[in-house]
Amino acid sequence: MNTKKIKLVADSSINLQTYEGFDFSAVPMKVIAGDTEYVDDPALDLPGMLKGLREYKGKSGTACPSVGDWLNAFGDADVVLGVTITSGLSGCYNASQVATREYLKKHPDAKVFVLDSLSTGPEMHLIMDKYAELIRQGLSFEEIVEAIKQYSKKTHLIFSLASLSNFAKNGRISPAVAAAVGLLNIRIVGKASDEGTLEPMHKCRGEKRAMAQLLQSMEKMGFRGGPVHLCHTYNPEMADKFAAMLREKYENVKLTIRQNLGLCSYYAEEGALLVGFEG
Ligand code: X90
Repeated sequence: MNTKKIKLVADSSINLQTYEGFDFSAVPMKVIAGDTEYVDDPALDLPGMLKGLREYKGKSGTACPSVGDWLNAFGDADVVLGVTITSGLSGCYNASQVATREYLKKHPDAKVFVLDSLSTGPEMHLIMDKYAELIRQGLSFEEIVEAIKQYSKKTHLIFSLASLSNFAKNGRISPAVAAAVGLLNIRIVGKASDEGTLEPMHKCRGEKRAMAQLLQSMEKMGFRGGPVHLCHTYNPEMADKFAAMLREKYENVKLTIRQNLGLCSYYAEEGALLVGFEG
């Protein structure tokens, strides 16, 4: 498999623009506010987008990549391995599957597998790490597909959000649930459910309580010190504090901290912290 041309793909909700050591594409999502389209690619001015959204009074929304966008990302690879944001909240996975069928018609000898993460952001990053590890181990395409399906059963996403208003505005959560969160200093701690939807678990007053709840939830879900990816929306302080909490209890924990890019920043909103981990 290592002699073939391998392409790794994900949509931009993975919050990565490159993946070291591999030919990788993040297919951009879009955030749309009236006539303005913010493309979630490396050219996006993220502070400018958030400022524009704050000032924009009309309805905003998002759009997932088209079948053509996916086909462009597949390029002319012999083997394509990918992961998308949850099919429970986005048409992204569906578009990737239509693209897969079209690609295989044109390239009958190619092999393509795109996984529905039933999640997003840092959990997708863990899946990408696992693809990289399995490729380096020299496994066959079929072995990789089997292993990644198994692996994705033990990865999880939990998060602390300060607002759910863009989720509610786009019909991706009920308005009643959203209303309870907009209150001053209230954080929602939730997880990606087994169906790939947003499942609120706790309402917490303040970040400190939210972080304690995040750690407790992680442990309940089986966390024992495995790799962690943290993604925040303009809240590096919270990410650093949470990283310190993890390191205090799990000395050798391997963790990364990065900024949410366009799509995750739009939905997770300012102040958010997303945590991808192994259970
Ligand atoms: O337009 C589209 O197709 C994109 C829709 C994406 C909706 C979900 C975005 C989630 C971003 C927010 C916090 C974590 C919630 C995870 C629930 C699975 C991240």
